[in-house]
Amino acid sequence: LGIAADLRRALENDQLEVYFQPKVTLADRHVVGVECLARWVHPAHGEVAPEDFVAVAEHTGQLAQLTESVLVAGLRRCRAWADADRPFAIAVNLSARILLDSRFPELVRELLDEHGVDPGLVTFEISEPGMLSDIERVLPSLYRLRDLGVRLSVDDFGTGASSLAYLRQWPVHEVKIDDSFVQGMATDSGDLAIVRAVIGLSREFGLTVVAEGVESELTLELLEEMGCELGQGYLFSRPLPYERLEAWLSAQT
Ligand code: G
Ligand code: G
Ligand code: MN
Ligand code: NA
Repeated sequence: LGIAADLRRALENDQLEVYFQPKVTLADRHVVGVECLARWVHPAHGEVAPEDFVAVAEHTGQLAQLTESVLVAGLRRCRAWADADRPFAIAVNLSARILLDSRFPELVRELLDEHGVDPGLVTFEISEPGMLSDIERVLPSLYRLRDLGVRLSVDDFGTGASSLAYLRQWPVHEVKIDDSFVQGMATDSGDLAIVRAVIGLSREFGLTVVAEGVESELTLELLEEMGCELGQGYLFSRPLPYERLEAWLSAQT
């Protein structure tokens, strides 16, 4: 329980950090946006994995506050880029549980207004296993978010054992192929087949496809040949604190 109190204090004192990882076009490595990733360095225990503090927040009623703090950090950057004529998009991860809170879509609408950000520049990533865990109760929030004009992405796709047919039913705009398949595809023909199938079907359904965890030039080439538009991964950049992201962006010309 100490950790819950520490997280509360960190949220109250704005001690959570947000790192940003570029999302790029595979064809010419053009930056289209950044994924916002929460980081917490605990004063005594050091860095805490996001999976762990998200789980703490879920169990202690702090999920809305955690999500809001990451979203606001992203919206501030997004607004500053738009003002500087660099309209990079932002992506924020959502725990499926926040979608069970019927007030969440309204909070998003208020924050978009307050920060003056075009909803089309904001994507919410929801991991496939989370979607599946309670899809009937998650869907109403997904529809309300979609109606605000934000984009929705199925994260970690392929890990949830959902039927590919769901891609046609869910109100989503984007699919992120889980990094385990992307990292395996250069050496494992099974992973390669899965990646090819997800890219093919996503394109048939008019969804944007993002490969996460792109670490090598060979993987990049294979993905491009298969028609994948966007990628994210250490080959391009690790998640970076804001100042280092800006330096990286400047170096891209
Ligand atoms: O950034 P990293 O690769 O360590 O993230 C590990 C996991 O934590 C990823 O699955 C990522 O989606 C998740 N994560 C990172 N930041 C957030 C956040 O702000 N909210 C939620 N729900 N998950 C996050
Ligand atoms: O599940 P989600 O896509 O939200 O996870 C994002 C996480 O993936 C981040 O924590 C980030 O640190 C990690 N990540 C991003 N790019 C790479 C990569 O190229 N290789 C590996 N192993 N992890 C990556
Ligand atoms: Mn993600
Ligand atoms: Na993933």
